Amino acid sequence: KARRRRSLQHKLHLEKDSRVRKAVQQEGFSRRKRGYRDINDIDINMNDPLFTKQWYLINTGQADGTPGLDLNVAEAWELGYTGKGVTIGIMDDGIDYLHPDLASNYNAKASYDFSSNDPYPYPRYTDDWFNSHGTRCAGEVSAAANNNICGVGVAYNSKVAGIRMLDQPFMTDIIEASSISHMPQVIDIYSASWGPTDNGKTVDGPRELTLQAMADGVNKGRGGKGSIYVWASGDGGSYDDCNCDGYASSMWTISINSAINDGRTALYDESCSSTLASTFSNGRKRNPEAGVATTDLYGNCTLRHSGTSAAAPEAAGVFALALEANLDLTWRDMQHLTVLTSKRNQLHDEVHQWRRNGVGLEFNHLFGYGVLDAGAMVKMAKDWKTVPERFHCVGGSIQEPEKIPPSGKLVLTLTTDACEGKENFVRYLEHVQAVITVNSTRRGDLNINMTSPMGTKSILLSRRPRDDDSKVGFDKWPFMTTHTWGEDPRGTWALEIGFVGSLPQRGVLKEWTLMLHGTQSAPYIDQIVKDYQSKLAMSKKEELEEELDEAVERSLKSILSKN
Ligand SMILES: *[C@@H]1O[C@H](CO)[C@@H](O)[C@H](O)[C@H]1NC(C)=O
Ligand SMILES: *[C@@H]1O[C@H](CO)[C@@H](O)[C@H](O)[C@H]1NC(C)=O
Ligand SMILES: *[C@@H]1O[C@H](CO)[C@@H](O)[C@H](O)[C@H]1NC(C)=O
Ligand SMILES: [Ca+2]
Ligand SMILES: [Ca+2]
Repeated sequence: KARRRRSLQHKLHLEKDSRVRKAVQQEGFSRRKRGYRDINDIDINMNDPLFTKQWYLINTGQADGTPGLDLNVAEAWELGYTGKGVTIGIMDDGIDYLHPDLASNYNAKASYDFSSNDPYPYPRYTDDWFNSHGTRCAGEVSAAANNNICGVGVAYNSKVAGIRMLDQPFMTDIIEASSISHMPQVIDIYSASWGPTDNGKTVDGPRELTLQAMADGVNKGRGGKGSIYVWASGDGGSYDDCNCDGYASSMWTISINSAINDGRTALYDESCSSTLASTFSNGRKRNPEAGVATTDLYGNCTLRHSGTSAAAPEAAGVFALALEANLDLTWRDMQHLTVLTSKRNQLHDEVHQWRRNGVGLEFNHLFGYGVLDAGAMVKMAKDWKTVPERFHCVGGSIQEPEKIPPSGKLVLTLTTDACEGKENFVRYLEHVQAVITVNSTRRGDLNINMTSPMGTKSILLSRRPRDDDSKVGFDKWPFMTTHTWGEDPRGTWALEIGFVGSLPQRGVLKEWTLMLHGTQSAPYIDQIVKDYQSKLAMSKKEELEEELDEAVERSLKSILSKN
């Protein structure tokens, strides 16, 4: 294909054949697929020494990565969005606010230390630099640009607030609640890279005060537009399920998973149906530069930040860019924008297929709706009209105890009109919760799926081999799915619950209540359909191109075989 020299010999050979009327050698020239940016066209120069190592910002294939697999921040920056006027609170183990790459973007007034009750959330020193987590997260969001120090934050002109709350022997409800509700009229986005222990056997979530603080945050924060809570989906790997983590699975948080620099899942990624989208974290490869480059304690820099911990602050940074583009975005607008603009890109999950839901939105059980695309997000945010009012409908409830068979599965169905004809009719879904009470001889062997009337199956609970609980089970636990986003909930929902694992188990399902949340009027459904159609058209075009290539190859082969 790449041959430029004329093949006179072949041409003569062809011309000699009596069946050939004319032989012309085709010359190769360039045609570009529209809508894709060439990495080499990005013209952003920063003098920060780690900038070119920040593959999650602009992935040119450095550190053995896949070019183009990044947050597409370059496009957002070029449009002029850098986080100006937006404050992000890092709820963590403190921030080295004297760090020369953070000091100029540090918002001291919005910062607080709930671990030791003072206004100075400076990390406590330990020999092993254990308390470097918050400082590393802060740099990913708000490290200054073009100052010759470390790297560049996703939203490098945003302000960062330190909320120190992880560094005491025990967590309390009041520390969590105070942190989550700290200065909700000043802090726009809260980033949390923590949660219940990721040991694969914990089922836990926010307690009374924290739940109330979150509800108040989304309803009253930011002048009523709602605080944005960004949550790391968890580091428990395939042994854990983030739907058992009540912070990550909350409707009020945007839960973020991670991909590595070649698009695969990280080994510590948990999967669950409540994850909304993904960003990036460190590679599986031994390349020392495949980690997340950011600021570190005491004025240092690091190339080795990792975990879904590293993923959540990147999302907080992207959301800061979107907020700068449109300060009127509500907490729900941010979730809608995330669903609409996140991309499959080159993400690859070896376990779960990418699927499309009933309105054509593509999702994956581990990555959610894909990787955040800052350029697409700010462009859509700019002219975004706030989504219509949200309604809540109890779609139905089954409270008769039902035995789960030791082999095979229990299948229950609920037919709902989604409160049609009532004030709280839900026609277009946002979140769906299945509130479930179940006991069993081994909780970790339970497996629960739920299928919507439009045919979208959500895996509500996967096997957790380390969870050997036989007493507590799940008590009115709200399993959440984002996979039916935009769908019409009217019709029959099916719940399938069974056991996986080698030993026979017993269990009783005592409650399944279907909670539907969403809007009555269609905010952008036409947009989805159009988008879907143009994507379909695009994939057809690619198929045609491939067919053409194959035809060319076939005829070449037959010509050669004649020689
Ligand atoms: C961190 O920075 C300090 C002061 O600049 C320097 O002395 C030290 O060697 C650095 N430590 C590491 C681990 O890079
Ligand atoms: C589950 O609950 C049922 C009914 O309340 C009870 O009979 C059964 O012993 C319980 N099973 C387990 C494993 O706790
Ligand atoms: C749930 O769905 C998964 C993935 O499709 C499947 O492997 C599993 O058998 C299903 N479990 C039940 C109880 O239906
Ligand atoms: Ca810098
Ligand atoms: Ca977890």
